Amino acid sequence: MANDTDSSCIFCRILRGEIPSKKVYEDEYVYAFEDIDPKAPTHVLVIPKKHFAGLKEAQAEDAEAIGRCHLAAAEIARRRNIEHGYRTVLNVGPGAGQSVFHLHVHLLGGRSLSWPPG
Ligand code: DGP
Repeated sequence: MANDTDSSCIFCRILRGEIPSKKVYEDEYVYAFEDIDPKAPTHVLVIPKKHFAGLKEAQAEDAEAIGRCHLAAAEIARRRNIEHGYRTVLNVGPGAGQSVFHLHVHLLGGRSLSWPPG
């Protein structure tokens, strides 16, 4: 499954099954699982199976993986019946709260979400 992984990356270790996770969705491109520290009734992380650190490190060849993460988030939101309002978030860089350097889309929903975010 995960060919393009990084040995020390925690999300690559989840992809390889070395760290347990609560799987929500999987396809050829992405894997989605419950966030360990949920900030909303639905808080799912969607990650590409290929390792890259984040949005600012992404290359043109990563465009499909990034798009697939968002499409998977939309599918999960449909399945969970939270389409009235949900949010997909990419924290980019430590100043925005990124703590794991494997690109991940947060899918947050199931409660009202204020704007602007903090
Ligand atoms: P960010 O701060 O945007 O880099 O988000 C990282 C998220 O990853 C954060 O919400 C907590 C979650 N997380 C970190 N380690 C683990 C883990 O081992 N398992 C799971 N399920 N989530 C994790």
